[in-house]
Amino acid sequence: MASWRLLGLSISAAVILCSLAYLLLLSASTSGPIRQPPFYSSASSKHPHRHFQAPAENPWTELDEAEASQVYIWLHENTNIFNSTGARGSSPLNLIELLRPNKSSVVDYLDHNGPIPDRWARLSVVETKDDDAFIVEYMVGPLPPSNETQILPLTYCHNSGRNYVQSPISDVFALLEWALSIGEDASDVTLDLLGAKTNRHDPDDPNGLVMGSRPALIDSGRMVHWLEFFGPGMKSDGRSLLPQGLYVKLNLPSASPETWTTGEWFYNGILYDNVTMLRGAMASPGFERLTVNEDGAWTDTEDFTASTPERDMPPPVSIQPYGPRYRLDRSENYLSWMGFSFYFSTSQATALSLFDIRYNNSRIIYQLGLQEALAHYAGVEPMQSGLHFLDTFFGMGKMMFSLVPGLDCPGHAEYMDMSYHRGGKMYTNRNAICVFEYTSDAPLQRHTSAFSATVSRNTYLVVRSVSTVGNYDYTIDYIFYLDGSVEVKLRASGYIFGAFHAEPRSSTSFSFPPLPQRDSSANEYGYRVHPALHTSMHDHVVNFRADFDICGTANTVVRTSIEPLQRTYHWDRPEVPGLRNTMHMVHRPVTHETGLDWPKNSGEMYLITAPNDTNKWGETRAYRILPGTGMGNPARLTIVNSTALGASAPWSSSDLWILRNHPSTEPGSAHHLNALEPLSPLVDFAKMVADREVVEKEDLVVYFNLGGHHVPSSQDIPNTLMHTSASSVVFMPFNYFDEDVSKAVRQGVRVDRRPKKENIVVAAGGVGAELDGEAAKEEVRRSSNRAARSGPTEKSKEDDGVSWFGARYTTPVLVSEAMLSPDLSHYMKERDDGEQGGWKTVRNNVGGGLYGLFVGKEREGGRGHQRDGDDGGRLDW
Ligand SMILES: *[C@@H]1O[C@H](CO)[C@@H](O)[C@H](O)[C@H]1NC(C)=O
Ligand SMILES: *[C@@H]1O[C@H](CO)[C@@H](O)[C@H](O)[C@H]1NC(C)=O
Ligand SMILES: *[C@@H]1O[C@H](CO)[C@@H](O)[C@H](O)[C@H]1NC(C)=O
Ligand SMILES: *[C@@H]1O[C@H](CO)[C@@H](O)[C@H](O)[C@H]1NC(C)=O
Ligand SMILES: *[C@@H]1O[C@H](CO)[C@@H](O)[C@H](O)[C@H]1NC(C)=O
Ligand SMILES: *[C@@H]1O[C@H](CO)[C@@H](O)[C@H](O)[C@H]1NC(C)=O
Ligand SMILES: *[C@@H]1O[C@H](CO)[C@@H](O)[C@H](O)[C@H]1NC(C)=O
Ligand SMILES: [Cu+2]
Repeated sequence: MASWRLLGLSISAAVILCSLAYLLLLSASTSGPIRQPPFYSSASSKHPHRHFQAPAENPWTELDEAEASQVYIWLHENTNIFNSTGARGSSPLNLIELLRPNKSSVVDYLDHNGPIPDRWARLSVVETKDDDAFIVEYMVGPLPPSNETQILPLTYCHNSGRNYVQSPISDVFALLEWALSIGEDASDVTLDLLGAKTNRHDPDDPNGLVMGSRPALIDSGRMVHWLEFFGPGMKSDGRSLLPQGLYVKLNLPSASPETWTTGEWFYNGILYDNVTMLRGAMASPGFERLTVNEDGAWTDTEDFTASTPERDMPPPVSIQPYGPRYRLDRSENYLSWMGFSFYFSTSQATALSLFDIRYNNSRIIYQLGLQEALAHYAGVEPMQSGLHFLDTFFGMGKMMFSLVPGLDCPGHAEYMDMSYHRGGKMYTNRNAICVFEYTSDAPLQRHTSAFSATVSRNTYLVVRSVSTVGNYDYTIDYIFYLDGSVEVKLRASGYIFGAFHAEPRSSTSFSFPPLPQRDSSANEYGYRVHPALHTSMHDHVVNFRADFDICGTANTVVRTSIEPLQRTYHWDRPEVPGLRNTMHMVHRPVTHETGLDWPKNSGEMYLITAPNDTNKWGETRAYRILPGTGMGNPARLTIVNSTALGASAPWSSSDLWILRNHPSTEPGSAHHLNALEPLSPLVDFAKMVADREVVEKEDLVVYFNLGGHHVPSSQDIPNTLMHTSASSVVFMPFNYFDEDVSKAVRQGVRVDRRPKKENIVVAAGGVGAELDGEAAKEEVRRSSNRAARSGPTEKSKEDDGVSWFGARYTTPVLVSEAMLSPDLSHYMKERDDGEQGGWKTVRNNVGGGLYGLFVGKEREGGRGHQRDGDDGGRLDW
């Protein structure tokens, strides 16, 4: 009963914490909201955000330890949730986190001095009925517990009308053991074909085999799986590069282990009814044995031995000797920078979200955050062909692991933790979020004229986190620019999921080289990258929600197309006697809910407009949504009506979606448990669009996809590289302001280009009739700049024709070594204590069971970490 022991411990500790937090809550609630964050106010002190306070309490703040403990205690006293335990004594209480407040109550609080929204918790509880297991969602609140606190089924935000999914397996450990026993029972086969066997008794056996799985069918508690043997990849985590080409099918007609049977075995393109038939074939003379994938130096991500003179010199790095210019209220997770401000918070499934993004104190986006990350593969063999992952199922928030200072983010970045509660325990991933300013290598603006050259720096603010889900690492950036643009950028790295390449093993070709000549037209799903390894083409489609409020909530999306035109102009005669071939714009509002794709040849602009608001020039204020940096446009799913996905991810079929916002009943495009019931998901995005509601002058939400068609080549071995695996979407002000607002905040220089002589004449003449308009303006600039200067050395240079705007470095600075080469000796101590990096493994009593997992050796020590103590009571999905 490990879970009870752990739970008991955490609760007794919690009682103490609980009373402390109650005091904190009381004192916090008396302070009330303070509004109007100062705009453009200077941050002169070295640590400007020490005393910086958010204008209001963050209503999206995740439950803290005390609140979670209060919920546990309340549940113990008022419900029978804890009466049953899951399989093997695990706690039935799975997830517990904040149920985010409804937009209406938050807006009332932030904008209209209303009360702070009630706090509610959402729970996932494992409930078993006979042999069937369900994951059931509840809401508990208001918090802190009082006589008004109640527990309700959480249904209002699921358009299925349900608050539960059926878990196809009630005891994942039984399934893990069974899968390993299948491997052991066939050890004669695996030793012969693969040169190794599964080792149930020593999960750390570096020579043992592990098994990977993908569901071939999940329906009403019934499941069919394909298992494939893999090399353990203990060397450098390259397990997904080590498929062994031997597969076995599992039938699980119910959650009850007595009903489970093995199905066919698959090897070298041939399906065998059972392992006996395979053994028989192996004994026959013509049986072809295939080359196996062996681990080796080729899966190492780095070469410690190689060197070049360039590698032996450290690279240029960014420094920040005077500290940050943004201001951060760590207690409220609120940040302000150069006119922007926003709150942020995390969730276990969907990682980081930003809220109430404002510019100059006007809201432009109510919520911006990840919804779901789909990777969908294709291939000729049973594993790759139906392989897909909906990664929030594994918890992209839980898997925001500790960033490595100085490398994941610049040396001067600041870090924040990600904490979450599961199964009666709080986990903290230290340094899971970083924020920093960075100055681009390219300027934001420049111009050279006969008189002068002007250039200004492009300095931007980045909020970054990385979710490592098994073999893959997703880096997600929210980037803020001086002109009021906001970018969401996704980069992928880590190990690809490779496919087994069937190549006959002969006495000569077993060793490498030689490789036989191949017909490249066979490359239908990927490319060969190792003797027995093929890459596997796949689409990454990663969905985000952007709840825009452009000058209020009455918004319309306008598609402004850029079209060729033939027209006559009366002034064109007689030189152009007929039609002039030219182009023009055509503006078409989006009238009803719909999906949109990025236009061919960038032939359209998508504008989210405030039809009732115009700028100084009478033009409708808007933000433009455009596909940003990276390899072309972000991709949508190539596969039409995917056999594997069912109804679980319909948002993947278009690049972006324009929906009427129903913030409380449709808070997101997906649910992290959709993967468990793909045919009848808790949240079905298609239903949100199907009613084609009117979207003119309404509160709108835009869902957009990042990602790409990933067809890995030999350059993805050992790891996919982030510079080319990037994609992004940018929201750019478009007639939103009266002019470019970066002008007032950026830093740079104007250099006089006129010959020295002329300079002297002007200087002697002063500001007078001899000066033309441009020169006069420049003189004003220069004198105001002089006034702004402080150092005595500056004064003597006042006629050098160089006018700086914004601050610059005027004296040598001291840069600590840590800013250049971060001290990582604390990394182990400060690492995340949450879920370990490693594989997409589900070890819960129910979980999704085998929804894409590796059976056998788990990477307990993923990324060089040790797991904390006994976590027998910890729960996964
Ligand atoms: C659960 O436990 C509580 C207290 O231990 C008890 O009052 C209640 O009857 C139990 N419920 C069930 C369904 O066993
Ligand atoms: C949000 O609004 C819905 C009704 O629209 C309500 O059922 C639900 O309780 C609200 N959620 C919270 C957290 O208050
Ligand atoms: C809850 O308790 C308060 C006093 O603590 C009391 O005034 C109120 O009537 C109670 N409400 C209910 C619904 O019992
Ligand atoms: C294996 O499959 C063959 C062919 O379908 C069948 O005749 C045989 O009984 C099976 N053996 C076992 C042990 O299931
Ligand atoms: C910022 O807001 C103030 C007050 O609403 C307004 O007067 C000013 O023009 C705004 N500045 C910009 C750059 O939008
Ligand atoms: C927009 O402006 C029109 C005309 O001024 C007015 O009738 C309408 O109520 C306004 N709509 C909104 C949502 O403000
Ligand atoms: C995909 O499914 C939709 C809805 O069922 C259907 O209208 C469409 O024809 C299907 N497309 C293909 C290519 O199967
Ligand atoms: Cu990929």
